[in-house]
Amino acid sequence: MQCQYAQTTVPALLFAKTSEDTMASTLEALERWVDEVAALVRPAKIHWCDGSEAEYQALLGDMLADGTLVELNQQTHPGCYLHRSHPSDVARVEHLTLVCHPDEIDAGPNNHWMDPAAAHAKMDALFDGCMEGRTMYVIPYCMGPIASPLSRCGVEITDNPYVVANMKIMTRMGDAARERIEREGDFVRGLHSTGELDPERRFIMHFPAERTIKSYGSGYGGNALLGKKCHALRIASNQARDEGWLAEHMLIVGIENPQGETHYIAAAFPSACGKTNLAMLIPPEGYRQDGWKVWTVGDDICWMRPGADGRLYAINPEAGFFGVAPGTSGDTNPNALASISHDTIFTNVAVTADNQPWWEGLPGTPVTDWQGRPCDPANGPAAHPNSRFTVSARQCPTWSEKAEDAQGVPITAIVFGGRRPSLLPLVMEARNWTHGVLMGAAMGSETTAAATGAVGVLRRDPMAMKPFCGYHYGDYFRHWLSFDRPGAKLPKVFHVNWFRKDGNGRFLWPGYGENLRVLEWMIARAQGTVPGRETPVGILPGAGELRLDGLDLGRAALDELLAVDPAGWQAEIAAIGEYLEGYAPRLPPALHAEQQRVAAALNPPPLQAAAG
Ligand code: GTP
Ligand code: SPV
Ligand code: MN
Repeated sequence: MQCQYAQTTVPALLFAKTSEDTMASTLEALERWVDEVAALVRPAKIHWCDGSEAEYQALLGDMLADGTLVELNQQTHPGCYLHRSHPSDVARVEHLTLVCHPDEIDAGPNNHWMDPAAAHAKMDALFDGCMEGRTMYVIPYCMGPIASPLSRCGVEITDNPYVVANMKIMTRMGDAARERIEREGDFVRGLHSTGELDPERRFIMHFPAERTIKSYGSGYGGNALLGKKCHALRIASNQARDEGWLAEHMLIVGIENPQGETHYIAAAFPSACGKTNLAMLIPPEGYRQDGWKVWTVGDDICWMRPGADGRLYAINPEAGFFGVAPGTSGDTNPNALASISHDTIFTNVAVTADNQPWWEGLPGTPVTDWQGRPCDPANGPAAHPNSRFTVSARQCPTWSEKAEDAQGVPITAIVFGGRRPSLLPLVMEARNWTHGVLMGAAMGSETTAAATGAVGVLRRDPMAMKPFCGYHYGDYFRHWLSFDRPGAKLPKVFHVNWFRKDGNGRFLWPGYGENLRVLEWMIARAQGTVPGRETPVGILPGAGELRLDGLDLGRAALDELLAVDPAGWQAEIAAIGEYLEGYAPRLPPALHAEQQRVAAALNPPPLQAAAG
């Protein structure tokens, strides 16, 4: 069965209007909602964002004047500014993020929930008069290329100019988005206020049935840039289920081989686990000489749906990168470093004596830490571990023109992965789609600084969507399984682990650009040119199948990276089974059966004693 793109018929009349007429005819639903919000928050002024460069420059000017932004060294970093957020407001707050379906069961054990009426009442009390004396910005935005049938629009209302500037970089924001909203009459409503930045008065609430978001009390990226995680994942995952597509926490990268063929790979790793880095990787020397190239389509979010030929086609709904700064260097990610050499907003990084942005992993010496204090190792890292850069994707040297393709790019392989210090091999391939969905559902990773709370704790994070799936995980797994249907030409599914450690706590695999070696094997598997090695947990590279020339990797390390430890895996598959049972009775029987199949493969019946 093929899934058709949802086509909206466009009344020709609307196209014929001049821009002034269009202003006057702003869709009633949008105007009514803006009026309702204004009556609640009572701003001194309302500013409709047009997305122009002049508007952006004016915002920067205001923020430099009031100290929201600090100018960085304009000789070394033209157009670059630093924002220091409140020290209690530096990451996503999962415990304060709620998904308010009418029925609690629909939120699933994977989400915090509140009754929608109670949640609206709670939020509206916080929003009551919160913009008095301030400007209310109305930000129409489009997630995805303006002309793409896969894109979806939203409007964010906020009182925070830093949010407006970031939305300008991260989305297609302004008049073009507003015109699409006027044509379609459909948009996600997002209301945001910085509030008092009081953690006691901070909530990120989602109302999937109403396609509405209300966020109060935080100015941090994922909590405040509502187009990103709130819309493009939590609300969009609901839209995707209803409409037959997937909204995922995935990078999209194009790998061009020496013959000039490009294969697109989508990969889901949890927050701060390597998506930006993989999306921009620089091939190892030998590969570069042979003509391999890498193209960046997206680094965080991927929307995909079956095309007429049965393949999955993906777009990156974003237009910029909100990337992790620490660890980004000329050695690890030169493309990111080049991208952020100009016209970039930095958040919570340190600065050097000559006012350049600095973080752990860069050469040079910081003098001022992320809180604006003189650097002192006693205060911890100089840059916050979750300090970030916001930059237009077009500034990336490997930015792909396909990122603007309305039809999206066809996906050859889907990759899952996480920070697993032990057990999980460097790479394994699922035997089929159902096994691939199990691999995604079984994902685990050590927590990172991208969310508040303990760092380095192993937790299950199916498809890297634990913080972002806007409905019951059991239903989500069922939705994933539903793509396996007659006529479908699904990508192959893999699981990778760049973070395996040796007995001394050192990474066994060099990672970063060297990860291309693993991607090449995946593409070869998809093309059927290498046989692989069957194991009970999946297909691993056979001897000699991974290209390793020019790599300083000992035999013992390679053996460990590609080993399957039966006892460890028996415990792991049992733990996965137990975890998945937490989604019963909505756990799809096919997923339970797949877990049982792998468990049985790991526990072969004891050999019959030889007959005497
Ligand atoms: P979000 O933006 O939070 O969704 O994160 P992300 O998945 O894009 O993470 P990112 O690529 O920014 O990586 C975060 C951290 O992981 C950085 O400190 C990187 O240096 C480190 N990292 C990325 N790739 C690798 C790798 O292949 N090996 C190792 N050891 N570390 C890596
Ligand atoms: C993440 O935490 O996965 C991010 C950053 O990509 S944020 O937009 O804050 O969610
Ligand atoms: Mn992310």
